[in-house]
Amino acid sequence: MRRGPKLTDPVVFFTGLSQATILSDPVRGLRELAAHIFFSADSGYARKDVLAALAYLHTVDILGATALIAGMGQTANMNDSIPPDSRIYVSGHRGLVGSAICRRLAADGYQNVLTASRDQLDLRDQAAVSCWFAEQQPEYVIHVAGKVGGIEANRAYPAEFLYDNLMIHATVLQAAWRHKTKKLLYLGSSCIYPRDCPQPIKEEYLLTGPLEVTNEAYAIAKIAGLKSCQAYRRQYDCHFISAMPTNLYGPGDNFDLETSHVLPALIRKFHEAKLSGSEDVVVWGSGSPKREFLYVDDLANACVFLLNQYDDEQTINIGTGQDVTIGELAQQIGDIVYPTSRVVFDATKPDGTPRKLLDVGRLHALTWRHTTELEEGIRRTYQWFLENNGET
Ligand code: GFB
Repeated sequence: MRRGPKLTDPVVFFTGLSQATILSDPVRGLRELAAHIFFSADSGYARKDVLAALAYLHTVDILGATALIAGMGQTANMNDSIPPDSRIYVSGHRGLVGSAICRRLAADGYQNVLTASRDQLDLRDQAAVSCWFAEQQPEYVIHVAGKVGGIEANRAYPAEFLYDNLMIHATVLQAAWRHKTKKLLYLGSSCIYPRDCPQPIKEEYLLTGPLEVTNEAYAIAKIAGLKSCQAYRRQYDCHFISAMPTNLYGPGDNFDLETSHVLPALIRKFHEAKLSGSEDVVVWGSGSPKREFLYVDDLANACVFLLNQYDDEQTINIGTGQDVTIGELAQQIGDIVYPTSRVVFDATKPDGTPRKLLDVGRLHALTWRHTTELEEGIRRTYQWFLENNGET
């Protein structure tokens, strides 16, 4: 059954996997092929070649191949979607998420990506934002700008998290509507779901219970942004969509120990312990909360995918569907960065939400899946940290 190397050629081309890998792990071949098809319309391979590759994978009895083949009419034809010369504004392009999205768009051949630094444009200022939109006329907007931070930053600066984010979302959405942006993608955060909602978290659990107190201000502002997208859709019939990413990490992250999220903080802590020769690495809280982590380049793929393929009022979760305890995460980072170290938990620090695992069934049904597993993502992030000294 597992013959026909010619038919694997398109899979090799699209995914960069070796033929041997595809033959020994066709599920992986299929998944990575599906992810790449969405971004490779002009790669020179005809749709029939892709279909042949999928058909081949189907013959080795891969779950889901049939659905993919059925969906090929939409998925292989990227040229019906956003043209490569479109003017696409990425707000927050210097941050973890914005920079990954710019990388993705450039790799996909989009030549007119618009950005504005904080010095050039204060996104809290409606007049300035409206002016900028009037001048630049973005046709598409991927809105990821906002004030973000880990559990300690959220505790220390709730007023700033609320004000800055409320204003930024309001000005950008209003300007996008006024200047007739064709489509806008808004990114929320998994912390906007109720603290104690059932796991994994389905999109419809939004606003069904109280929020986690450590990030209430941020969550309220993010919910306002999401609800604004829905309101503009309803009242003005514009194509504003929203997506809800889980906890993100990767190159370009914030490694500041006071304001960062847990994953970059632990990379820095283990690294500095290794340099100083100290055995103990302090991990905040009990180590028992569970978190789901998505590598930021996967998130960027999902964003471009959704901008092309999705147009619904309902928000959509973006994650891996897998989570780990903070203790397990610390162990995994320690094994990579400083294997002989010892973890010490600091119970005076808050745990925050006990668990927030997203239900990614709707995204998977659209055939999108992450490709970077946690261990590989940590290794790449640590490498970036070493090369950049943790500076963005
Ligand atoms: O990533 P993190 O700051 O944010 O913390 P949240 C996750 C968990 O890791 C908490 C623990 O239980 C922290 O106590 N932790 C252990 C640490 N050691 C450390 C450390 O050195 N630094 C940090 N930062 N945490 C944020 C929200 O919640 O999630 C934001 O506050 C946002 O609003 C973001 O939504 C995605 O996952 O708890």
